[in-house]
Amino acid sequence: MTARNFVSADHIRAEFSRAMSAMYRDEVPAYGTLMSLVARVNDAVLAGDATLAARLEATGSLERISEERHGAIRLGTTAELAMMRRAFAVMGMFPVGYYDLTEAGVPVHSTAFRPVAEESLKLNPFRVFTSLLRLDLIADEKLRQEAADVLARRRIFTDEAVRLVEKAEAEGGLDVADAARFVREVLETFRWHDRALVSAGMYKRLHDAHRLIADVVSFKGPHINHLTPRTLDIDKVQALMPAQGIAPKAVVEGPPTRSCAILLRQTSFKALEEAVSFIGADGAWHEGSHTARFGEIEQRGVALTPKGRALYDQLLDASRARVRPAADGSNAAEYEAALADVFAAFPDDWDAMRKAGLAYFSYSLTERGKLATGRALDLETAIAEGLVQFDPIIYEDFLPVSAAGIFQSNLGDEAAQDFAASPNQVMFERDLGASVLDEFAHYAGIERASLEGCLGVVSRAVAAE
Ligand code: OOG
Ligand code: NI
Repeated sequence: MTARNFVSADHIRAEFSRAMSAMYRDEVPAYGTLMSLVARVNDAVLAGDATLAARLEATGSLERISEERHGAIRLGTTAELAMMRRAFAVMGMFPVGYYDLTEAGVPVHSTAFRPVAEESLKLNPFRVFTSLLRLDLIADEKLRQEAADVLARRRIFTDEAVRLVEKAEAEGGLDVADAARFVREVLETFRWHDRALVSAGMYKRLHDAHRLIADVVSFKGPHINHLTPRTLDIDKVQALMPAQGIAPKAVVEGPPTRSCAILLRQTSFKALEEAVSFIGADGAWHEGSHTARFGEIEQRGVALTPKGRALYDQLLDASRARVRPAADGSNAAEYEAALADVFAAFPDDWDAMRKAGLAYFSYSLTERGKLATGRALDLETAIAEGLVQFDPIIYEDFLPVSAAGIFQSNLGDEAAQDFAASPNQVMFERDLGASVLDEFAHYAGIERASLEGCLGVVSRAVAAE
């Protein structure tokens, strides 16, 4: 605490995610239904698995188990992206990773703003998958210019939000009253506006170019398009959704069900058609509809090394080459079977993954190890002798193929389109006004630091390759 009594960025983020959750539940009632289902399934899993419950309790995460882990927004201009970076920084959220979605037919590129330090993640893991529209990929030059003009005129932040970001930057933080004001003001940016900025005609032209373009350009701000709590059993929630009157997307994205979870599994309920109105030439409002907002759930596993990730990507490609999941769910069972079959090639055992250099682990001294300092064993011997133990490092980022699947199912499944894959991280970072953190380097750093903590027993802070 400083002399100015600043509240911590972690605290501001926790308040912000709470406020966002309340707003979204209010705006999208089906999301509240999903939250209740997730809480029920999580309770049932915990009731049946005392070890898991104890581990979550020990790491202080039991209470927040069913809370949101992430949300997503889509921005229209580079200025919006740069300001968003500054606003998230006040909440201790920093850009990690670069995701090119053009490859998957969605004209955006993205990063995830998230807490980075382990302590911060533990206090509140909320992150926002943030995409920037690639207007440069709209083929119709006239439409591109019109869209750019509409976007150039809108202001997605309130004046007070901007003032508070500047104040936090200048003074190094916000006090309690300013922090509360900041949360309130920044929340406005994420609010739904059912009155479009454009006419029905322009909406249709944007929509014809790509549904996502219509979603970004037509409205006053980058409405939060989904929130995502954590589930302890994603297959169960997916199966129970229909009985709650919510339609799940066809398949769960990511790896198959495994005993040693890897990366990230996600599914969502399909975006709802919502009433909006468009401004007419006569100045009157005309009714229409728009689909944008949905709810999602996620289950996370161990972070993979570049070698593990390459294997994951290769197996995912092979599964999809065998069965391409249809949007209507008609071949979901075949897809799941193919996925499970192909992924049999990915070791499903922590130690095997570790020895093969496929995943990142955090190493620590056991009780016996703490008494055995002064040894200089190689790591494997120290583990074999029970002096050093290892735990999976959880993946805190996203997956481009999964993200594309989530985008697609919520843009209307016919929206898949071809864009030439055109990753441009340099341009993205220039527009962002900062570079993004390399996720692999970050996980490797956590692993290395954990090994350094074992140096009293092991000779070198290097894990198996
Ligand atoms: C973002 C989709 C990506 C995820 O969980 O992979 C995402 C969007 O639809 O804007 O949130
Ligand atoms: Ni998501």
